[in-house]
Amino acid sequence: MKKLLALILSLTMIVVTVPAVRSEASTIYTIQGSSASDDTLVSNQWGLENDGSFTVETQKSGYPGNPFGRRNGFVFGMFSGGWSGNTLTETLQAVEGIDVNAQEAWDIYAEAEETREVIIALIDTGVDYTHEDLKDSIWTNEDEIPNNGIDDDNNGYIDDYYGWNFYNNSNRVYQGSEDEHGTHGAGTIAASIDNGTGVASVAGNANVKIMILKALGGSEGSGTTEAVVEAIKYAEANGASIVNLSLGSTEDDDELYNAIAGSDMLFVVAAGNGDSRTGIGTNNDSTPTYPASYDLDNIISVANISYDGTLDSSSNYGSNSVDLVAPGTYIMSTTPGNDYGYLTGTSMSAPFVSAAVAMVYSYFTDISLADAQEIVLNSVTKLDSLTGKCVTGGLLNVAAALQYDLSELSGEGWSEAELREIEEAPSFGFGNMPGGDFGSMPGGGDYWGRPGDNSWYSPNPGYGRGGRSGGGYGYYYGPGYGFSFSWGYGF
Ligand SMILES: [Ca+2]
Ligand SMILES: [Ca+2]
Ligand SMILES: [Ca+2]
Ligand SMILES: [Ca+2]
Repeated sequence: MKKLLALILSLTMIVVTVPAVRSEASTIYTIQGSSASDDTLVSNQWGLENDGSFTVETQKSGYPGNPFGRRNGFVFGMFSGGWSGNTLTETLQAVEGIDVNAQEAWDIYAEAEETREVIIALIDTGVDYTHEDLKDSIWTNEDEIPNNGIDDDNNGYIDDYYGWNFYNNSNRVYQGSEDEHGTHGAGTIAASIDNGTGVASVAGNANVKIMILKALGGSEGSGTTEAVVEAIKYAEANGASIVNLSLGSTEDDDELYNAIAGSDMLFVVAAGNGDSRTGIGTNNDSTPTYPASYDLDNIISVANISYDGTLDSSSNYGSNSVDLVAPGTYIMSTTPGNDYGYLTGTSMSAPFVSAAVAMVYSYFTDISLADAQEIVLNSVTKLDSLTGKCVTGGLLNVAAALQYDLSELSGEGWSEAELREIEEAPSFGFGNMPGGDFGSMPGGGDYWGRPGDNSWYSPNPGYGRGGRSGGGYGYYYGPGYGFSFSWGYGF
C-alpha cells in the first residue's frame, strides 16, 4: 500500500500555469497620443506608461469560443456583426499614472556608466526564442556548442545552448503554440525596445538576459514539481540570479520548498488567480498557494493590478503573504510565431517585477540580490485601493527603484538560505471533507478526513492533500483509499 501511495504521490505532484483568460469578448480602444518608444504596439501597453486612454469595452452574452482568437496582432475579440442581441456592454477606462514608470526608468538606466549582466531564469512553458522581438534578449550557454551531440561544458546536459526542456527532457526549449505563456512573459521582461516593431518591455534595453527553462507544457500548461525543481538547480548552476515563477499549485510540496529555501537566487512568484468556479481572487494568507505563499525571504509574491488602479477581481491577495502588485490585466506581449496578444493574470504581473529587480541589480553593481529586493519593495507607489491587499500596499515603480538612496538599505540579507524542517504529515486524523461532490480541496498542506462525510471520497480516516490547480484532480489517501476531484484554477 505504501508503495502505491508513493506512486500516486509522484504522479500527482503537479504545478500548472494557465493564464486567467477572459471568457467574454472584448474590444480594446487605445488612443494614446504620445508613444514612449517607436515599437508599434506600445500604445496598447498601459502597464509601461498609462495616460488614461486605454479602454476596454466588454460585451457579455455567453460568447462561445476563445476570445483571444488567433491573436494575430492586437485586435482582440474579433466578434463580428453576426453576433448580436442580449449583450451587456461594459466600458472600463484606464486611470492615468497606473503604470510602472518605464520610460523614466529606461532613461535613468541608459545613463549608467557601468552595469552588470543579470540572467533571469524563466521557468515556465518554453519560449519562442526566434521571435523578432525576443531574439536579442535570450541567454545562450556560451560554453556549449549547439547541435554536436556532445555535452561540451560538462554540466550534464547535451547541447543545452538555449537552456533546457525539463518537460520533454530535451534541448528543444520551444515547441510551438503550447509555449505561449512563457513567450508572453519573456516579452514583458525583455522584448526589444525601440526596434520599430512589436512591443516594448521593462528591461529590453537593460543588461538582462532570459534563460529559457521549459518545465510546463501540453494544452493545460502543466508539469511536475520534479521538473520545476530540476530547472531551479539548472538555473543556479548556470548563472541565473533571478527566477520568474508564473506558476503554482494549491498543493504543497517539500521538494519545491527545499529547492527555493536552499537557493541563493531570488524567486518572483505569481500570487495566483483565485478560484476558477467563481473567478474571484482568494486570500493567500488563509488559503495558501505554492510556491507564492511559502514564508521564505527569497520569494516576492506578486498580485495583479488592472489598468484602472484596482486589484483585478481574479487576483489573489494577502496582507501578509503577497508583497506588491504589478500590471496583469490585458497585458500586450509577444506570442509564438512573431505574434502578439493580450493575456490577463498574475502570471503576467510577475514578469514585470522580475524585470524590475533585474534592472536594479544590474544598475547598482555593488548591491546584493536581497538589497535589490528591498529596493523594489520599498519604492512602490502606494495606492489606497491596495490597503490590506498586500504587504507594501503598492504598485511596482521601476523609476523610483532606480533612484533609490542606497544609504537607506538595511543591510540585512538572506544570502545563506537555510532549509526548514518539513513536518511529516500525520497518517490519520479527523476533520470534514469539503462539501459537495466537487468541492475544492483546501489549499495546501494536509487534509484530515472523517469517515462517512462523503462516502466516495474515502471510507477510512486518513488525510489528503490540496487539489491541484488548473482543473485537474486532487487526491486523498490514508490507511484506506480514496480519490477526489477538485476544480482548480489557473495562474
Ligand atoms: Ca507613469
Ligand atoms: Ca551542456
Ligand atoms: Ca554540444
Ligand atoms: Ca519591440
